[in-house]
Amino acid sequence: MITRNQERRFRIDIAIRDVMTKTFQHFLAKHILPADLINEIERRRHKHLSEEDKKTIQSGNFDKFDVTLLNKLFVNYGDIIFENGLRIVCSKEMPYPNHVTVSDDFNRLRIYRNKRKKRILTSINNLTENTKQMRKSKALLIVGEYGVGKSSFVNTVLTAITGIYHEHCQVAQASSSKTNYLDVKCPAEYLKITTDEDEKLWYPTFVDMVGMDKANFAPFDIILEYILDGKLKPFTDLTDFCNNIKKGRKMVQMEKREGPIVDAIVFLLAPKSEQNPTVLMENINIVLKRSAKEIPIFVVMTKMDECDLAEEAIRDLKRKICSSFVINMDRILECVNYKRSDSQSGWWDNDAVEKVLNFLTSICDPHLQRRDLIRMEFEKETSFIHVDGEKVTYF
Ligand SMILES: Nc1nc2c(ncn2[C@@H]2O[C@H](COP(=O)(O)OP(=O)(O)OP(=O)(O)O)[C@@H](O)[C@H]2O)c(=O)[nH]1
Ligand SMILES: [Mg+2]
Repeated sequence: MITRNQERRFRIDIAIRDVMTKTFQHFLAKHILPADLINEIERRRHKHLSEEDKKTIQSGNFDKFDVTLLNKLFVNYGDIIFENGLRIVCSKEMPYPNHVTVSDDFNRLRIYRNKRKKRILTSINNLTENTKQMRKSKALLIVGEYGVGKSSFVNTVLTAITGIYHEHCQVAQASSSKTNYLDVKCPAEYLKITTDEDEKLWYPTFVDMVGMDKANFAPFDIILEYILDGKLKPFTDLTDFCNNIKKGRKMVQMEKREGPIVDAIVFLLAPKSEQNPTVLMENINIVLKRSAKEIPIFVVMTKMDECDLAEEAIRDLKRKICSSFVINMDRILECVNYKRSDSQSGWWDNDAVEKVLNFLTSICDPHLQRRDLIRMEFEKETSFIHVDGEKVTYF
């Protein structure tokens, strides 16, 4: 859950960035003509600038310069921008509170941003390290009641990995249910990788499915069993599947593997005071037990921005989850999913990105593996009767 303080910090962050962009654009416009800037940069052979930067500078439109480009210009070309030949000092040390020049503010913002960026980079590297060791893309099944934010969570994780928001999985509008087929997102697809060489090819595969219905779990446990065994193809129509199962129909021939075998289950719930996820958790346990599988389970508490539970109630709920799935607290992630509007407004919660990536890294721990247990075959049950004190087998 984002605390009030974090939220304030993010807003200030965005506000500072926006204000600084405007201030520096204004500064630039006041101190140098676009043509002079272009000439000088060309004279110095575009040192420190990318192709994209050069194009933006050549447009001569200072309003298009973003904060990163402005920073580069002030730090590297400050002596031509300011008449007195000043450069903005670019230091690695955070300025003291009594340092109040424009240069100091710029440095504060830059150091703060770089620190956070570095942490995210470390998280991505840890994930890559874990997945590289497996040489296999782990398939993560996203399960939970309908509308808890399963598809949004897949989009959130993919945004954290790629840095760009796309609606990879379709998100439901308002209260209507959306996902009705087996939606499989593999790394080659979401990272647009074409060569087998790429180490990122072993990033996880996400399997999004139709939402579970607490009132009628029966068809879902059958679907779940099929999916866990990789017996359903991507794009299988799960609503149709449910309807047929509800009518008591048996599926015709389905022994072959057609989809990814699930390596870990990610159970989602959106905690609210009137909800109780116990039934769903018990049902998942029943399915796993019945089919003799031990599959690592992780839990995501979504929509924490709408959660009305007090801190103590959240802790109680976590304890309940841990005892039901027999897992540790560190397997539970609290999260607020990204929405399309977040990426448009520039709202970017870097701490949440880091948390999501670390959570994913722990799911992708190469030592954590699914186990299909072997059950010995036994003869059919026999019953005994006693005749004159002797045990006689009765068939
Ligand atoms: N406030 C808030 N809304 C969210 C969050 N995550 C998802 N939503 C909204 O909840 C609704 C359902 O989201 P989905 O991602 O489609 O949920 P789902 O579990 O995939 O739904 P089904 O596929 O129908 O089972 C959408 O309107 C989302 O925008 C969140 O963290 N906070
Ligand atoms: Mg969905």
